[in-house]
Amino acid sequence: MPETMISTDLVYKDNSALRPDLERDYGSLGERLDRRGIAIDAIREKVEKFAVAIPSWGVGTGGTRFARFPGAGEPRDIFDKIEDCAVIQQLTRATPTVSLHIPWDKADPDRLKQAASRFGLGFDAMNSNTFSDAKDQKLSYKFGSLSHADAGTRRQAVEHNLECIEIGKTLGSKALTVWIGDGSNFPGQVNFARAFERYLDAMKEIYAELPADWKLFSEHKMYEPAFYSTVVQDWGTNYLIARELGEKAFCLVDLGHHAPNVNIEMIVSRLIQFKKLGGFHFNDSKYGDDDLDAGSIDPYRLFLVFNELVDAELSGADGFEPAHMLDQSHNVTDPIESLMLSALEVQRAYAQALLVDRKALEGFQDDNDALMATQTLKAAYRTDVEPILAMARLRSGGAIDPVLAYRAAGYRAKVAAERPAVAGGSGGIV
Ligand SMILES: [Mn+2]
Repeated sequence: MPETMISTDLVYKDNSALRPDLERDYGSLGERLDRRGIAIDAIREKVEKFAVAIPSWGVGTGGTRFARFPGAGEPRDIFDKIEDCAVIQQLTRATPTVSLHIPWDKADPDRLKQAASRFGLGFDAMNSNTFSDAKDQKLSYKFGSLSHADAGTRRQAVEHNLECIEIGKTLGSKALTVWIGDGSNFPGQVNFARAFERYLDAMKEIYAELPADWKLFSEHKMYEPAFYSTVVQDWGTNYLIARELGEKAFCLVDLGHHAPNVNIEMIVSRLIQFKKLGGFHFNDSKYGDDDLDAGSIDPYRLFLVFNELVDAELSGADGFEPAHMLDQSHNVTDPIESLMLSALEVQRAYAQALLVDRKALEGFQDDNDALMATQTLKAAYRTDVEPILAMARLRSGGAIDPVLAYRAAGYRAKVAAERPAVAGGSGGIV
């Protein structure tokens, strides 16, 4: 049995108090779903298998361009971060893997592997960082990395990505995610075509070293830190990259990396149709790349994204296996609480999307019955699936109410006493 950071007796005690109500709620929802021809246990079983990776950088307090307000008991290094990720997985049972960021999380790979397996955790995609300069780095990324005008700087950025693959091999990771900050702040600053060509050439060098069973994810972002143009600006550019590189290359969709009001669910559908959807960085936003908690601003959009994913899952789309990761910045909440609830919001959208009556929907679409088609989606979205999620957690050994259990355990106060406050540090928003 893996170790746990929070006493299992305590979780059991909390669950015992909540269990009778949960069983009644689950039974009642089961009855209502049964009337719609849906077997609640089948939905719960799918939900139990659903997983979303925790980004190592998410467990620290984030920041904005203006300031960072550190919280108590913040993780000091990757080993503390793994412990925090273990708490999230213990209570939610929805986050069995951690996504690392190099060089922020650089440590002896064998030690990293050992630290994670203590808690039964695995490693998700490796993330490279050529959007900031590491300590003692020879050449600066101030004017770009993989698309830099200077060949030496591009080589350094390629080498860094190859190092991430090497570390990932020891850890059992199966993917590399590349997001670059390359772009321009002024018209005329860079030649669009030449910069993109240099980027593609550099990515081809990385792709050539990718192990056979790995995937390469490229992440597009419309703006920031470059505000006039970015080299990997949009899903169309991203699709071109994945197509140019080859069959192990896929597009990663970060929900916050689009223009406001863009129809992200349609982008998701397009990428699925042309077999280039690699996965997601889930978060939410009101205005830009806000990196707010998943489902906190527009839960219906998250549901509509999952509606596309479930549609592909149920139609047995060939090789359809998108990676789910959270990518958020927590400025005013306890990161562990935010990450637990965000993982559950993503899981909730999945469960709701499983409830869509797809046969009826198809009929309404064929009949041009716009009203009933959209009501079919709404009927699924309006269903309170919380008893399904809670029952899935209970059966998997998690907490019926993760935040309640976390607070009752006094975890934050405990680690605050053990981890002296660290000054500064990066917000880690990508
Ligand atoms: Mn991201």
